[in-house]
Amino acid sequence: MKVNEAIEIVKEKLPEKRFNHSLRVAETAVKLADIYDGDKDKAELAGVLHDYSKYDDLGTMYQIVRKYNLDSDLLSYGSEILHGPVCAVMMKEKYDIEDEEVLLAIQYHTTGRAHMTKTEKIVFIADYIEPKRTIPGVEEIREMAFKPGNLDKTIYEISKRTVLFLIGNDISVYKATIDCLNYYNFSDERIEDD
Ligand code: DGI
Ligand code: FE
Ligand code: FE
Repeated sequence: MKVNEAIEIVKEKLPEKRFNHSLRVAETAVKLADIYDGDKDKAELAGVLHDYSKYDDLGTMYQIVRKYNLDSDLLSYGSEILHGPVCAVMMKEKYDIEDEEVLLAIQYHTTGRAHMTKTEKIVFIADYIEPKRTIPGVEEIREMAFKPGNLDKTIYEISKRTVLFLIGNDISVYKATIDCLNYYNFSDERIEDD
């Protein structure tokens, strides 16, 4: 799928504010791809599409989880956790996107996971730091993200803040979120790295 087609389908599907957020995430993703030698086209396409399923009906999302044998733990969560995995399925099944890196970046854009590909990392960060995000402390994360060499460190900082926020609000933490936090915790000793 070409990026212009992606923009059209997202524009038709999402409310204007969310559509504009999607474009800002795509722009930010391209900037990060430039800094970190990523694939700009993949980063842009995944950025445009990542929130396509954000406001889908929850019952329909659960049906998709069952039909496509997605992780059954997803059935214990709401649309915040479901919209990424459901969007990845829609893009593959309905719009014939086959690029695995683009699909993974969409699937894991909310939670992250261990062993992310570069495009996944870029979209995960771009979603958090796009220019209109007003999350407390986002300025610090933005500065970190735009300094070369900080890709994995930025992932860890975002994961940490997200998990602290979730715990502080008694919200259940999905396992991929925890895996991401632990995997990118570079104060840990590790056997394998990438
Ligand atoms: O869709 P966006 O608003 O652009 O951003 P997003 O897809 O990163 O979603 C952010 C929300 O997802 C935010 O409110 C925190 C929530 N979230 C992230 N990780 C987890 C989570 N919610 C739950 N319940 N569990 C998680 O592990
Ligand atoms: Fe999202
Ligand atoms: Fe988003």
